[in-house]
Amino acid sequence: MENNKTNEKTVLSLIQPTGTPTLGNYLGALKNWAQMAQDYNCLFGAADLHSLTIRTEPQLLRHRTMELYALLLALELDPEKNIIFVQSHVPAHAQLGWILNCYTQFGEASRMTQFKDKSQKHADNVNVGLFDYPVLMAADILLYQTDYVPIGADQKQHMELARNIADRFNGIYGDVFKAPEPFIGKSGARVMSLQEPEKKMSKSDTNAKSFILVTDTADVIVKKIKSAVTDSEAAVYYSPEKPGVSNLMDIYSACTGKSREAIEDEFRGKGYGDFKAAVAEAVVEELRPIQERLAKLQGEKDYLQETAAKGAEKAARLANRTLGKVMKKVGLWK
Ligand code: ATP
Ligand code: LTN
Repeated sequence: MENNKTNEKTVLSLIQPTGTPTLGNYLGALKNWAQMAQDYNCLFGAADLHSLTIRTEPQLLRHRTMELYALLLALELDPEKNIIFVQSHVPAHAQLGWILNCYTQFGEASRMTQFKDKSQKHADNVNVGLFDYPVLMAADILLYQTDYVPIGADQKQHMELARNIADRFNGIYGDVFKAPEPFIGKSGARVMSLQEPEKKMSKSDTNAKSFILVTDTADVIVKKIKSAVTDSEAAVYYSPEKPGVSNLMDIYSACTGKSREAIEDEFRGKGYGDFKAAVAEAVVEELRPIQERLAKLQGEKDYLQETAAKGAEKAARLANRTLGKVMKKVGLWK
C-alpha cells in the first residue's frame, strides 16, 4: 500500500454479499469505512465465504458479489491507496480459519447470539458453517494484524471472540497476532427497522418497507420513511418510549451530523409530517452521489474484475506472511 496516510494503523472490515446493503449497513459500517479510507491503511471487501452459510442461487451470489464490489468502489474507498478485495480470492482466509477452529472452544462459540438468531431464522439449514462463522471472521481480521475494525454494534460479540482467540494463541506461541479493536461509530451504529423499531434494520427482512436499500430511488425512500412506524404523540424527542421517532432521529443525525438536541430544537412544535420529509430528504441527499457513481461502475465489468484481481494479490501478500508464521508455530511442515 502507498504510504501517504496520516496514520499507520491497519483497518479491516468485510460485508457479506447477501443482498443489496441497507441504510443500516451504510450508516453503521460503510460510511465509517469511507472516512477511515482517507487516513488509515485499509482493507475492505466482500465476505462471500461467510454468505455461503445461507443457501443462494450461484448466479445470484456471483452477481451480488460483483455489485457489492462496485458499491465499495462507489464509496470512493480508492483501490490504489487501499486494498479492496473479495474474501474467497485469498485462500489464506479459509486456511487460517481452519487452524483457528482448533483454538476456539465449542462452548465459547455456542454463546454467539447471532448464531442463535440465525439458526432460528433459517431453521431448515442450521449448518456447521453458520456455527463457525465468527471463527472465519476472526481469521479475516487476524491475518492482517488489524488495529481497528469498523462495524455496527451487532458485531461486537464477534469481535470479542476474535480478541479472545488472538490472546489464547499468543499465550501459547508468543506474539503472533495483534489484538484488534472494534470501531463503532457514534451515530448509525444500530439503525432499526422502519416497521418494527425494536429490531435492527436487516436486508434479509421479508418486509421491504422495513428497510431502505442504498440503491432505492428518491421516491421509494420518501414513501418508506413516510410509512415508518412512529407513535401518536406527534412530538420529536429522543426516548426509549419512542423507538420509531428515536430511530428516525438517529438516521437524520447520521446523515446531517446534527446532534439529538439540535434536532429536537429544529422540530419543536412541528408534526411528524415535516420531520419525516426532512429525514427523507437527508437520506436521499446522502445516497445520491454514491448511486450516481455506482450506476457508472456497474457497466465496467472488466475494470471491476481487474481491480478485484489486483486487490486479491495485494491482500494475499500480507495474509501469507501471517499464515506462514502461524503454520510454523503450530508445527505444520513447511
Ligand atoms: P443480514 O441483514 O443479511 O443478516 P447484515 O446486514 O446484518 O446481514 P452484514 O452484511 O455482514 O450483515 O453487515 C455488514 C455491516 O453492517 C456490519 O458491520 C454490521 O455490523 C453492519 N450492520 C448491519 N445491520 C446494521 C444496522 N441495522 N445498523 C447498523 N449497522 C448494521
Ligand atoms: N460478520 C460480519 C461480516 C464480516 C466481517 C469480517 C466484519 C465477515 N468478516 C471481518 C468485520 C471484519 C457482519 O457484519 N455480519
